[in-house]
Amino acid sequence: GVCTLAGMFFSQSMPASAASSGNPILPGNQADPSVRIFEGKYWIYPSGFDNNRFHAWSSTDLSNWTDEGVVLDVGPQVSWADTRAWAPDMIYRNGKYYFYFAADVQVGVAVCDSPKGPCTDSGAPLVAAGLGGAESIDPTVFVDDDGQAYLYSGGSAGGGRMSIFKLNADMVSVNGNQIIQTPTNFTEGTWLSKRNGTYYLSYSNGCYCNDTYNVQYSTGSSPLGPWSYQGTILASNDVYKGPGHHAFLQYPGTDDWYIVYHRYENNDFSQRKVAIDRVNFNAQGQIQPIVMTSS
Ligand code: FUB
Repeated sequence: GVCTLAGMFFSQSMPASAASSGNPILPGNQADPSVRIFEGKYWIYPSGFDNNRFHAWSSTDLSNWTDEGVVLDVGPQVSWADTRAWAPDMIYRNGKYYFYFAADVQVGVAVCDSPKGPCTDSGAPLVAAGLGGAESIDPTVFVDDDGQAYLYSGGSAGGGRMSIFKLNADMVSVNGNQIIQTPTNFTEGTWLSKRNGTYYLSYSNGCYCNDTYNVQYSTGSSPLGPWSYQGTILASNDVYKGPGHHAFLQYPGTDDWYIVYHRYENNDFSQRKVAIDRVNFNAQGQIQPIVMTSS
């Protein structure tokens, strides 16, 4: 329902190409974006580099983004963590919004009234320290066509494991044990997309701290894997370095795909920037190398 409405809403306001959107699309040092469509708008949720406060950003055209304020302030609002507010994702289900986030290397979930909050933390980590991977970080949730929701998490430079958890219908508890299905060359920053019945698992590889960072992907016939390695799709060039943590966006009702990701310039990885570019598939369904644009 949300996607159909969004498709109608956007049919007159979608830019012809994200290449015209003007990268970077968010101001300042921002990283680890997720992107979703809610209530007729696009929403980006980056890491909480504002003193561990997560912000929501909205747009009607993928070009102009508005800071919608604080979704969750980890310090006062999360009892089990204070810092390292990283890499969130937001999912709509049954009239509520569920905000998945990493804090102090554990994964939590908060329940929200709207895409910009207010949100209330569930009160305990959903993925405890050390359980979801080498580090319990970088959550993302995929809801399959049959309604089953899956939580993907885990990572860390130097040897991450990727874990998958089935979520219960309440979206704040897991059903059964973690399933470890680490794809080839996985470091962190998972995203799961589905296209023509194939599950595309994309992830960061390398260190976010230098120009080795890149995006690779694997495919599977199930959201639980196993994964078939496909290769690198986004890597540093002469100008833009360290593209890694990312999210895919499908324009509703079409086969137009975008990637929202962070990168840096001038050898300064402490100033990561969020950008958007096009994603193209070939006739065999393979993702083609992604071109990083400036405008
Ligand atoms: O920004 C903090 C961490 O660095 C994220 O959780 C990782 O994905 C990496 O980008």
